[in-house]
Amino acid sequence: MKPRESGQSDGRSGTGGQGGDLPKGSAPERRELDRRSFLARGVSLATFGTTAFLYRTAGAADSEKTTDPMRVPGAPPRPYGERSPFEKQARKGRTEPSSSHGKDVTVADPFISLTPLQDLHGVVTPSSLHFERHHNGVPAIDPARHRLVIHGLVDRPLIFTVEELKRLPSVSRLTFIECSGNTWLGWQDAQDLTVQDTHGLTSTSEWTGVKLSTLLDAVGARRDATWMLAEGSDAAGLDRSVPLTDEVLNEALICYGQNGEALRPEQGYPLRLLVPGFEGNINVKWLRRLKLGTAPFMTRWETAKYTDLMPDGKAYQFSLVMEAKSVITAPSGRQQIHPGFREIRGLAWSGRGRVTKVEVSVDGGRTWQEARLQEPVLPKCHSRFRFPWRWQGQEAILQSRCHDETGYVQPSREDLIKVRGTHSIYHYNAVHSWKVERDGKVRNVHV
Ligand SMILES: Nc1nc2c(c(=O)[nH]1)N[C@H]1C(S)=C(S)[C@@H](COP(=O)(O)O)O[C@H]1N2
Ligand SMILES: [Mo]
Repeated sequence: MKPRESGQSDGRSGTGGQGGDLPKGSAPERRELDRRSFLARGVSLATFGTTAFLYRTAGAADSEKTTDPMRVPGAPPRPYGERSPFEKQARKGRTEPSSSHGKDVTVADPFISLTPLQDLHGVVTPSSLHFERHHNGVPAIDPARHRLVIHGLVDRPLIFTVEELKRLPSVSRLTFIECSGNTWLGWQDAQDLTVQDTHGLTSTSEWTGVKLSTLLDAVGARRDATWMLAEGSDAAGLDRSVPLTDEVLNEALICYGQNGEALRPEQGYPLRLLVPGFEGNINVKWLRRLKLGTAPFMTRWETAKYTDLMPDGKAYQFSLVMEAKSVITAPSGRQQIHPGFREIRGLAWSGRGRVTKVEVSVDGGRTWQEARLQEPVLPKCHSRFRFPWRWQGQEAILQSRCHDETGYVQPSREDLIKVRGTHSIYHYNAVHSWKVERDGKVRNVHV
């Protein structure tokens, strides 16, 4: 048998870091250096906190390791996971493209962040990428001091701690939350934007909590209680009236869980109201109070805001359900594609129930073909659709059209505007169009 070359045997000796044949500045040595310089910098970095510290070292070690991950031991386990440092998808604020000099401006809006729909797989939105909409920032709430009060038309007004709510029978369900302002730019002329900019105010989580009806039984809700005020304990003091229909009583939750762990602060920690299928604004975060009554409470959030101005100058109020909608997420705005096979992918959803069919057009709506729906296809939840496509360098206009179980079909932009005019901000759900240019650039257009 031929003796093994010394380099090979030493290099794989497995003790990590001491291999004499490793070139100077190799991964283990550099890691050791990093660690030492890091300890030295530790004091001045202290203000950045422990998480930043862990993340930086882990990131540096991981990227070195991948130069040959088989030659050095991998990183040890971490108490709370982080994604690979190579993954950069992120939420972002609003973008206003400046057509004149081609430069984008990300608007300094501290109250909004958009989900990168173009980067996601399946139907669940990672909690870290769930869109955010808050009207006066994210409050810092100590769950041990937080209370939920239920009063009004009830036999026994009660105050619950978060721990008390967690002891009650729990329910989990996957459902989307969509801000009714999502795709507000659809009412205006088309701008050169990504799907994150146009549709990023919708996300899906698995939500866990106690059924609203369980709590209403506990307080002895009166028969004539037909509306409920829900109030948040943030600096906006957002409050909304919720009709106590059978559907709401069957489905609404007081949530404390999101994707298997506690709600994120941005999503309402420690408690939020969830009314599946209803506009985002109804899903009151940082929930502190429910009051039962016989009529809507007419808060500023449902009078001055969250109403839909019609062409005749009158406004719809309490247009609470999010109608069926869909969008192609790949290929989508500002992406660059190349000739050959690629799967068209997207998301479809309806606040009225299950998505039953999604059609795709590659010719601006002249012809439609049925897309494949990918399991799970759940009511009031994002559903993923897929459609095989071969691009051969021709101009194309890609569209998707959602059907839901009530028989409703997502309208064309023209049909939506015929009824609604263009004075609205909220509840735009028309078929969306992406134009593929001959050079493979994808642009947001109206057809
Ligand atoms: N207390 C409180 N609840 C709130 C809001 C708020 O500003 N304060 N924003 C609402 C709006 S407009 C939307 S669209 C959703 C957004 O939920 P998310 O930030 O978890 O995505 O929360 C709703 N609940
Ligand atoms: Mo919203």
